[in-house]
Amino acid sequence: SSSNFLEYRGCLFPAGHYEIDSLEYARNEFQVRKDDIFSITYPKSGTTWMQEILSLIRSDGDPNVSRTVPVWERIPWVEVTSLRKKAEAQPSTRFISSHLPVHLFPKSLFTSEAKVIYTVRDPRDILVSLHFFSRTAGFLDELDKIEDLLPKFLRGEVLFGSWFDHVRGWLGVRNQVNLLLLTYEELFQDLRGSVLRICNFLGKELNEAAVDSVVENATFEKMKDNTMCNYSTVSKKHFDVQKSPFLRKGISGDWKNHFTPAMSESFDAAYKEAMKDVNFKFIWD
Ligand code: PPS
Repeated sequence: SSSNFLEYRGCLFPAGHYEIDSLEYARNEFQVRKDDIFSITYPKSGTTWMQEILSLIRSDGDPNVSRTVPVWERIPWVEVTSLRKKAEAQPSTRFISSHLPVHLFPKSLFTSEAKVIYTVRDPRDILVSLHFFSRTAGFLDELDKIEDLLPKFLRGEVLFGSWFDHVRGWLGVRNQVNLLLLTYEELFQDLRGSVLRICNFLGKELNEAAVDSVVENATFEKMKDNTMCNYSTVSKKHFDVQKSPFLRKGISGDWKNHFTPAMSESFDAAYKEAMKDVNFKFIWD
């Protein structure tokens, strides 16, 4: 039900893991450092994938940390009540995740040189992923039909609000902050090339073997079996990966298996309207 959500400044958050206080703290008080590295995503866009990639890059390809520490502790979210202090207390260079839309993001970012990696995914695949995730996640409505989720998604009545607002917001500041724009689809098509782009953006030089190891350990197959990033260790009450695995299918274009022609039509119309002033062409446009 909608009571599972907490509303803060026009954006919906899964209640329980988020509190007004932590959201206000993140926005107003969290001090961004110039050497911070943020991975920002709308949910279901490749958050965990990017966390794993960054974590492996940070350890020069050594998979040991990835195999022993949960991914959400390695690269914690700044806005999650229980993880905020972990995000903050890291020694520099801090690696921090966030799902926040730009208007709720720590304000001090906009006067800093911190690096931001913003990963975007085809919203149709996000919708499908979110649908299955609603079976996994105890805090979401279990909707039987993807058809029922589509209008809610298009209206932004889903966790972290409207995809359109999120993407328009972050694209809107991409020249004001030190931002690397990546897509899930690029990671999917060319993981190695994407890892090299990320290293280049971060100013991190890895040797050939280290790059190989990052790529090898960040594949869908490897991550799916890694209990430190497949969410199988979280209590069933929050995440029941028996109902639907967190790393579910891991492809681009799965929407084609789930969208009816009517759904495609209503999606396309909404997308065209919402994105008409966005001066950027995505791989799926
Ligand atoms: S969350 O809840 O916002 O943190 O979810 P998020 O991690 O952003 O998205 C989950 C989807 O990302 C897929 N995923 C991957 N795909 C390909 N390769 C790798 N390594 C990978 N890791 C995660 C995951 O399978 C979810 O997508 P779907 O389409 O449901 O499979």
